[in-house]
Parts: sequence; structure tokens; C-alpha cells
Amino acid sequence: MTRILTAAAAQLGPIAREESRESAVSRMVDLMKQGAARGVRYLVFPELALTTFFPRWYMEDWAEVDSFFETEMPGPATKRLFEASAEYGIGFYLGYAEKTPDGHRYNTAILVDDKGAIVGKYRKVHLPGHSEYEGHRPWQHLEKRYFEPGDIGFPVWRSQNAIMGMAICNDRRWPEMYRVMGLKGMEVLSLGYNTPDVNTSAWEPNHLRMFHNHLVMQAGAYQNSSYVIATAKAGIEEGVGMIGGSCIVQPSGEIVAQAQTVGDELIVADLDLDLCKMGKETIFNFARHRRVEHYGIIASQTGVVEPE
Ligand code: ING
Repeated sequence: MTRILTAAAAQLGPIAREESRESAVSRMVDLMKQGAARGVRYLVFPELALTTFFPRWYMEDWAEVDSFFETEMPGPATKRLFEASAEYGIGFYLGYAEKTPDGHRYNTAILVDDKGAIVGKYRKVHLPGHSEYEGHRPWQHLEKRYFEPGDIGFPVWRSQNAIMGMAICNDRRWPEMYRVMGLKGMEVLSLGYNTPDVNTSAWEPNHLRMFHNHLVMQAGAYQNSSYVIATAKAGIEEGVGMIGGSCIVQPSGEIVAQAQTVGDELIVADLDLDLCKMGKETIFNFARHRRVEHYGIIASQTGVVEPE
């Protein structure tokens, strides 16, 4: 029996620093409603989708920092999203800043099924940027100041008849992330991102931001024979340009749908989940072709192998 999952990247335009959770949630419920009208059964919101991308600022007042974090999920402002999920029968991925009861802070994402129930949680492993104020930058990127690295690893879950994995933003640049979940049979990877359109660490041509964004996800999808649904928070957010380019990548590595704007936009595609099988059973049949015993030797070579 063919498994078709009509899915969407639910891209968000800028969220202002002062914008309320309720306002952001209303925008997301609107996208969910649009999705219901188009037969969408699962959609992916961006990283840190409830607030502006606050790691762009250096803050010393931890009460202010914590104003960007959720201490409960669902909470009073996000309950509406879960109710809409159950009402429309649409599962979703939501990125948000999580503060645990014992005071740990993570850049987190949850997977919710089409009955509005939380299936799984992931905490961002690869935190880019820096932990102290760096005056030479036009804006900061202080994820290492505000978040701890994720402590959950890369699980995969069966939800809505698909094997689903999650990642967040910078994770998509690290090939290990895809492979760890590929080895567990992942068929759909969901991830959100907030990616400034200028690199403040070193000069590079701006067009490379979008090129690298798609390059890594197309490679990861192909090499692990999986779909990737990637959703941006985009547009000029508090004066910082953020790339759009939300997209859905199929197991062949081809982009099947891509955002046309840098605002709130639904990017929809029918995922034929059995398209994952060809790669997993032939070219990327890990059991038949992968040679882990050799990798260990390669990994032990710490530097350039000098001629005998
Ligand atoms: N943002 C960016 C990302 O990985 C970045 C940070 C951009 C790092 C470009 C390196 C190069 O897309 C987040 N939030 O990780």
C-alpha cells in the first residue's frame, strides 16, 4: 500500500522582538489552516518559531533572556497550536527555546502527531557562533551563551506512518547528523533554521549562504535516502536579513518545492515515502556496502600521512 504524506514547510517571516507569543502562534495557526485546505497532514515550523532570533543580542539580564524561553509545552500561548493540530488532523514540528525545571536551557524542537500529541523531543547538538560579546560583529550569534548542547542525541520515531527524525539549523551542516538517523531508517527529516544572509565570522560572497543551505540538505537527503523538510524564519528581522529558501528535498536529493518569498508561506509537496526504499535497498544499503571496519583506521590518522 502506497504511503503518501502530504507535508509542508511552514515558513515564517520576521518575528519582532516585542511580538507576543500569541501573535506568532496566530500566524502559525493560519498557516496550519491554509494547510488543511490543501490536504496537508504534517508541517514543519522554523527553529525558535515563537520569538525573534534573540541570540543576535548580548544580554546580561537573565530575566530578560528567560523571557524568550518556554518553561512548559504546551503552555498558555501555545495550547492553540495543539488544539488546531487535533482539529485539522495535522502533525507538526515546532522549534522553541526550552528552559527545564532544573534550569537548563536548550534550543529545542518537538514532533507532534496528527492528534496533537507530543511524540518526541530533540535538543540542538551543534551550537554555532560564540559565547562572549564580540564587538567586531554587526550582530552577535550567542547560541553558545544561551543554550547548552543537546543531551538527547538523534532519535527517530514512527509517526503518521513514517520514520521521522529531527534536527535544528546548524545541525544540517554536519553529515554525521543525517547518517546517525539514516542508520536508524529515517525517511523524513524535519528541521527549522534562522540563517543570517551575511556571514559575520569571515567574508564570503552572499550567494553562498543559499548555496550551502541547499547543498548540505540535498547531499544529506540523497546519502541517506530520506526526505528533508526545511523551514526558515526569513526576511529582515530586527534589522538582520535572514535567508528564506525553505524547501522539501526528496530522497534523490532533488528539491521538489521551494519558497518564493521571505514571508509567511506554505511550501507543499506529496511525500511518496516508498521512494526512500530504492536508495536504502540498493546504493545506500548500509549492510551490504558500508565498510565501518575501514573507517576506524582512517579516523586514527590524525594528521597528514607522511611518505615512508
Ligand atoms: N544559524 C546559522 C546556520 O547554521 C551559521 C549559523 C550560518 C553558521 C552560516 C555557519 C554558517 O544556518 C543557526 N541558527 O544555526
